[in-house]
Amino acid sequence: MPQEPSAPTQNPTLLAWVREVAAHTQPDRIVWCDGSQEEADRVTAEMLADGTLIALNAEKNPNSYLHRSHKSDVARTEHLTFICTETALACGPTNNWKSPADARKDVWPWFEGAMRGRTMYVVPYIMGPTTSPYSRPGVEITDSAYVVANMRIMTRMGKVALERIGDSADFVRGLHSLGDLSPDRRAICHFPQDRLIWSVGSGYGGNALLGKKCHALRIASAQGRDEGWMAEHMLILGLESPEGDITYMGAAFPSACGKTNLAMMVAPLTQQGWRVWTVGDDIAWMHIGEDGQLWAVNPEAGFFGVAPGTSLRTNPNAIRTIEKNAIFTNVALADDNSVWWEGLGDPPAHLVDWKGDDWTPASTAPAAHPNSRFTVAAAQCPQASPRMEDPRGVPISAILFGGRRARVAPLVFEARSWQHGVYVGATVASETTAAATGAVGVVRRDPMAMRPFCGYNMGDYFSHWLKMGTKLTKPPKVFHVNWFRKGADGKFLWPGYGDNLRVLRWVRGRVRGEAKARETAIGFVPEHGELDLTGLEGVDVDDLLAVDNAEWRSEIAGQREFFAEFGGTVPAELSLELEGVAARLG
Ligand code: OXD
Ligand code: MN
Repeated sequence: MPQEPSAPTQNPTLLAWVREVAAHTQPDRIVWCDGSQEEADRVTAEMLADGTLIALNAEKNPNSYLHRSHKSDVARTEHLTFICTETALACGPTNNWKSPADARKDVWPWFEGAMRGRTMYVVPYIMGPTTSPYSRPGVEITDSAYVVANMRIMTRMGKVALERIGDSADFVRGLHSLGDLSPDRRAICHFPQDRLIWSVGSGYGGNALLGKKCHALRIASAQGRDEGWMAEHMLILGLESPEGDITYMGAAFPSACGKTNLAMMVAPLTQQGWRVWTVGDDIAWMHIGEDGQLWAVNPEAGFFGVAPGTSLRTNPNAIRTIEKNAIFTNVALADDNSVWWEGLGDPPAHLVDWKGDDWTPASTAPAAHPNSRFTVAAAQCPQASPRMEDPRGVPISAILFGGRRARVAPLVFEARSWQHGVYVGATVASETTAAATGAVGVVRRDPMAMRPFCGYNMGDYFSHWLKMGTKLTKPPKVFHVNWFRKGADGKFLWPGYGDNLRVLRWVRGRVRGEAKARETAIGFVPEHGELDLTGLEGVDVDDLLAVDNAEWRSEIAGQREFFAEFGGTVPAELSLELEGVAARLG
């Protein structure tokens, strides 16, 4: 056992847990993180010395670093992610279940002695604006310095969090060890009833930065159910009109489907006077305000964004955000020590790829891993909303659900009511992406984009959504969008990116009772001429907004099958909405 350093807290629950973990994992030393600059400099220097980080070009990427992960540890591993409730029913069919007893038997031994020869960092953090009553603290214990550096960017970390926790036992405990990085001894276990997380065998962001998916979504979704709020996989943005009013919206899209791009969008030239303010790009915690509206805070303090495809054309704000103080993971390295990834622009004649091998434009494999990432402070975003730190959050007038669908889903449609909107969210389907291991491009149901992130039975989660609606006197309007629809020639029908602003404008118009819509079997689509298409050539808006009854009838059959998987936990209201659409389709 290492000598216990004088801990910067007297919190008995925290001290007892740290002692228990240290006794089991046997680190060489324990470091309590305070979040100071000296600490960050020291941890960075250690990672530069042991090769965990590579310093980037000081002029092109000041104070920025490249990290190359283990080659088998590049994405979330959903098949190794478990919800450890007492019963399988509480976990539900969309999650992997492990009983707490089995987790103790199978996974706890992998932590035994796992930190021998390593430093154990104790990382207190807050999810949400520091002074917000809607924020929640946690403590992550980890043996990865890379995790410490990322948590420092992604959360409010260190002294400030320890102060917030004080002597309370009310904080989420997350234990993380790299273990031996073997996929055979990798598991990410969540114990929602104990507000506890165990993650072993992976250093990848979503598996290892426990404040993000594990706490702010899986544990928080269960906490929100118990306490009457919601933890959602949503970006939050504010759309400012030329008149200066701002409409706040939340949007839930599956991983790597453009939440960061939409949250940071820049208006195209033809849409002068409109602008988007970024409040968050991945997670929203939403509560019911005294005014009966839904309010949202972004629990995160940074962005952990997908690099490939990010460019001055697709997301100029992201490019400006990552100009300095960024950590890049699994991107390619240029000869001048700057970074490159597919979609950034023309590749240089030579690169070192994400695996550390030489790469030229003639190489067939991508230079950057398709799920390579940047980690950067949200405050560096040129369009960061001044309300990002507002302890109350922002009032949400519209919720957008969306997926990546080559066919079926039109560019945009509006749900008929909150209840119908919950059904629309519950039946979202999307083609899988590189953000998780497994096949890419397979259509799967991803309710509310939360399938990999809901900490309890999704049937009960749908009921929670319905219940929240009954408490809202002014519920947000609900929409479904699909930027990825393709024509018969296999080409995208919609330019996407900045032009998505045109759709957001129609959404704002609907919220304000100004824009016109046409009713279809699945909901309301923009009336002809209601989408501002100025300056867009060759866009077949009729094809984009078409609702093909035959396609939708087979979609409905798929939805029925999906609901049947829940064995009766899907609320009757949603089946009623489903049958309503089926009847309208004829
Ligand atoms: C993410 C994800 O990293 O959804 O945000 O995978
Ligand atoms: Mn995400």
